[in-house]
Amino acid sequence: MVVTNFSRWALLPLALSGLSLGTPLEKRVGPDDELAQKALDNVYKILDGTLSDGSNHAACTKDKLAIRKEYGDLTIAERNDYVAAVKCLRTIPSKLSQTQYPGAKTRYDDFVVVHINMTMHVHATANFLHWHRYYIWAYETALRDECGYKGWQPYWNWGKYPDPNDSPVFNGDAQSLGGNGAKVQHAGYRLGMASIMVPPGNGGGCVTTGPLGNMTVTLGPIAGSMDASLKIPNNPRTDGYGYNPRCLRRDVNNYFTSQFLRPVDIANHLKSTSEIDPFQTSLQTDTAKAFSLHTGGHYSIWGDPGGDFYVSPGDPAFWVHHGQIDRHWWIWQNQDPANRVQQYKGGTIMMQANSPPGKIDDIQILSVVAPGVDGQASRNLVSSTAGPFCFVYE
Ligand SMILES: *[C@@H]1O[C@H](CO)[C@@H](O)[C@H](O)[C@H]1NC(C)=O
Ligand SMILES: *[C@@H]1O[C@H](CO)[C@@H](O)[C@H](O)[C@H]1NC(C)=O
Ligand SMILES: [Cu+2]
Repeated sequence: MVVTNFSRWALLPLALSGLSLGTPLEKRVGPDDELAQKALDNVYKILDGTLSDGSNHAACTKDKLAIRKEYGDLTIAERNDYVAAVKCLRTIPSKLSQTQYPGAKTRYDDFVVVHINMTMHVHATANFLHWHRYYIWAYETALRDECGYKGWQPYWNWGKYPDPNDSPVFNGDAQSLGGNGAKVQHAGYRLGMASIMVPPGNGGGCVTTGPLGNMTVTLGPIAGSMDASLKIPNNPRTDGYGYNPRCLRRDVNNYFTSQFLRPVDIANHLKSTSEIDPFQTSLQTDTAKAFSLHTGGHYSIWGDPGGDFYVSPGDPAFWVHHGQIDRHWWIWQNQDPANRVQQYKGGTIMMQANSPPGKIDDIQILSVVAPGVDGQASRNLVSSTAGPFCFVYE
């Protein structure tokens, strides 16, 4: 890990001098890298038994360890495999009732339905971080078990690319997750509690490039954030589960990566607190002056359904963004595993201050997308090397 990074950074001057040696060279280095390295070192100590995070690691040994990597650090062949598996999941028939969920045509859509259904319980609650960890792991498992994928779920490190349009995730090449949407006239968006108007970027239209170009989205919208003049069709059902075929839209922009998602912003957030409550709250909450990392990643992609709070997993870029959210939590946890991994705080229903507090024995559910038996106690989902998990982030 250290050696790999060192050699990449050592090549930076060559990249700056105009020599093209491949995409990773454009990555921004930053103070977050050291924190990530410390987390990785600590997790290896946990696996070696010289450090404890309070979980039982008997089932996770080094030979079974999954290594999740940044999208730009995957080889071309690995990116091809990942994209092929995502496309495959979009061809396997749904396991859901077609009367209850007529918009769910494929196994990919099953994941979207589960997220819609759980939205109010898994955002701004005690469950946010570990439910999404479970959800991402289920997706990774589906890609492997149902589509023969041999790799692991990659993440998109927002801070590494000054403009995500230039990143291997969104550059629109054959190994990307599709490019930006076509440039169309559209309005900015006033996001949630922030009083700031997010300006439109250079997209907003349908994604036509890359392996996911001209992809069809069927579920939602439910809480769309794109301009009404774009005439995105309403879902035939009020619950958003109806069949509503339309193009995938994006407005991939650098509004957030230029000021709220820089390496220094990521590192500052990681260092801001040692308590889970303020950590997860500030991760998700926008202020009048600044957008949170969670919001920033989502609206760096934006579009439909990417900018829809409920339906956002309908854009396959969701998984690399939330992979980075999970990694961010993992880096924070593993600065001090003994004191941070088991921390658990918050309510169970979003925007209901009096909702029952989450308990470490609560069961998190994934319905038809759960690998094996559905339901895991929260306590099994807090360590990346315990419970059903056995992975690290490099
Ligand atoms: C929807 O959520 C309920 C609990 O809130 C759960 O029982 C059900 O299995 C979920 N259905 C799907 C399709 O996720
Ligand atoms: C998407 O459709 C447009 C218009 O038909 C076409 O020019 C483009 O090549 C298609 N893109 C992909 C990735 O198939
Ligand atoms: Cu979510």
